Amino acid sequence: MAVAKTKDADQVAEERSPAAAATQAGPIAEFTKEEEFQALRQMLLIRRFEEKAGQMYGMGLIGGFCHLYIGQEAVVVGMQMAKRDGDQMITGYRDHGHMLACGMDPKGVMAELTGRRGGYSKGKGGSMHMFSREKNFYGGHGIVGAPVPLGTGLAFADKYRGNDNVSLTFFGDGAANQGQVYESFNMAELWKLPVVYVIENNRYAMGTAVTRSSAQPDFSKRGVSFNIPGVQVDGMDVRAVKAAADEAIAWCRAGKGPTIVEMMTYRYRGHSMSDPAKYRTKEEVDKVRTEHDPIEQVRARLLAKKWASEDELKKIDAAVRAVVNEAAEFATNDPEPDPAELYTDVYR
Ligand SMILES: Cc1ncc(C[n+]2csc(CCOP(=O)(O)OP(=O)(O)O)c2C)c(N)n1
Ligand SMILES: [Mg+2]
Repeated sequence: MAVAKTKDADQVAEERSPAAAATQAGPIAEFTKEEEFQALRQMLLIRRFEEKAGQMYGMGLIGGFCHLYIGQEAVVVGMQMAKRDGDQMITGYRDHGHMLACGMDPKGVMAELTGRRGGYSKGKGGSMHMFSREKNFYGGHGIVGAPVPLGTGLAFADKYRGNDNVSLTFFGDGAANQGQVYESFNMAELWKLPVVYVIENNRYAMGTAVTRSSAQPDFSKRGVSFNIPGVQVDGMDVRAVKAAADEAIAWCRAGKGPTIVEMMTYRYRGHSMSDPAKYRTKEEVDKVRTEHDPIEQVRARLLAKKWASEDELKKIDAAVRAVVNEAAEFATNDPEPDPAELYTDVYR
């Protein structure tokens, strides 16, 4: 029997773009003044850090792969605002923002990017391989989809130990088409594991648009056949992310099993530093930047509510830039690993 198709994939993708997501009436967490400032500082830290990393890459100070998170800041910051100590976070290679949101030291992250001793992996891991047990950040993984079974495993450990921690497992729209994702979904629901699957739908997997790679571009529905509930969220509005995260985390903590939050977001830069991003138009990027930028949204609210003046906002930006400059300075002058370290920390 033929399955009736009501809409074509392009139409669905258009309806589910960040622009459309912003007009949808999902729950929005009303932020206090303190929360608005917290979100602003965190997102600015990620934005300025990534801009600096981009510059340092251009100067030849960073080698290898480097995937910037610019544009997607509201996703990790909103999730972070809803989590509590003990909850774990794990993601793929677009990971600097997650580390900073978890409270990892910008100096240690930047020094890892430049391959220096003071980096989180002693300068031997680079952009995609950093971890912090202290901050419950479990990487940093270069293999697309890998964080999904690993994050599910973290949730299994939580359940096994009888605590009520939750695993926040981040992956992309491209990763969502992998087989290991669905094996993980099955086990997670079967065993009611406390894992929030955060699908960061930034509309592209390298140069491939969601509509060209995904038979079902509505990622919030990807758990349907496993009985895993899912919601779609305006991932450019940190308040919407926080509201969805609050619900998702409460669901997991209550022992109800896994859940999916699909974050409609957008990356402003190419896939990695070596991608000129010719597969999309400048207009498309500019439209999201000018109409939906997550940081601008907070700035505008702070000004409209008269919770901050332009001057105060400039001072916050300057303070954040100072932290990032200090990290860059450290990452430029810290020595490279001793050659004797070549065979240490290596699995043999
Ligand atoms: C198993 C595996 N296959 C392919 C790649 C190459 N690769 C790196 S990133 C990427 C695209 C993933 O896109 P998405 O999951 O949407 O994440 P985004 O880069 O948009 O954050 C691919 C195919 C890889 N690293 N690992
Ligand atoms: Mg993607």
